[in-house]
Amino acid sequence: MPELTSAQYFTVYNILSLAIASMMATFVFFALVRTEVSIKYRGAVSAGAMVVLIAGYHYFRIFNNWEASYHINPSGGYSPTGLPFNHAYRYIDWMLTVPLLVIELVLILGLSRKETGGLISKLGFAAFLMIVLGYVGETDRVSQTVVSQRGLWGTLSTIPFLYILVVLLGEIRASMRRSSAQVSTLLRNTALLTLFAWGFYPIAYMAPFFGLTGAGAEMGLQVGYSVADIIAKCGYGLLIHAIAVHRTEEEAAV
Ligand SMILES: *C/C=C(C)/C=C/C=C(C)/C=C/C1=C(C)CCCC1(C)C
Repeated sequence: MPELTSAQYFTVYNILSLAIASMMATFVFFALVRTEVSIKYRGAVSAGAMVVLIAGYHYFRIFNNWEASYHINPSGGYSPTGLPFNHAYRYIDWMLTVPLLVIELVLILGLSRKETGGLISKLGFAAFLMIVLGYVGETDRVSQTVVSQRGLWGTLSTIPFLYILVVLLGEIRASMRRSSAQVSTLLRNTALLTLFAWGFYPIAYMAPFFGLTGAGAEMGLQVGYSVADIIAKCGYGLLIHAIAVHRTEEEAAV
């Protein structure tokens, strides 16, 4: 772990703390409103609640790990204590939460049972590949160029990533055509938010390729992944919940 200035140490400290608060608050919200949606969409809201619960737990662990990995340096700034910072927490978290996020979305698309199952298996497998391949690359924390272990595995991970995006965006588009104007707008916003938030992860991953080293690269990764997680888990969940509420109301009205 690199030496950090106080500002760098606390930027990461505060963003991790914000992530814990966001995940917990979103969990409470989902637990309270779950029964506002019909049985048909309750699975989506439950999956959303599980995502933020799992992520909230991991952020607690990451936060404690961050605190334990550094101590204040009498001559200024923060120095590593020698206790390693566990980079696997995030990947284990994604391994569980990304398939759940996919399920969350697929369940509000209004597909048949068979289509839903097929789509979840395909995309769940692709998500697994994306994260495992990305993790192998993430263990390379020294390379500064794309021609490296980090670059190679990151590129391989991008293949299932693009596949997931193309399939998901295609399904959202098709679902928009079958939906009311209001739901269609919410679906479009979900597509935009997914593109924006999910696109953030590979960019943060590339921080070392943009010339960031040591403390700068560490901060780029921690802040980038945390901001993306808050948007991709809390923001996305709230949009999906809104779609579930609208669909419930529309289906009750006919
Ligand atoms: C809640 C967590 C989410 C939505 C995590 C999503 C993670 C990704 C989309 C990660 C993608 C990556 C690549 C496309 C290439 C480099 C390695 C990764 C794993 C950072």
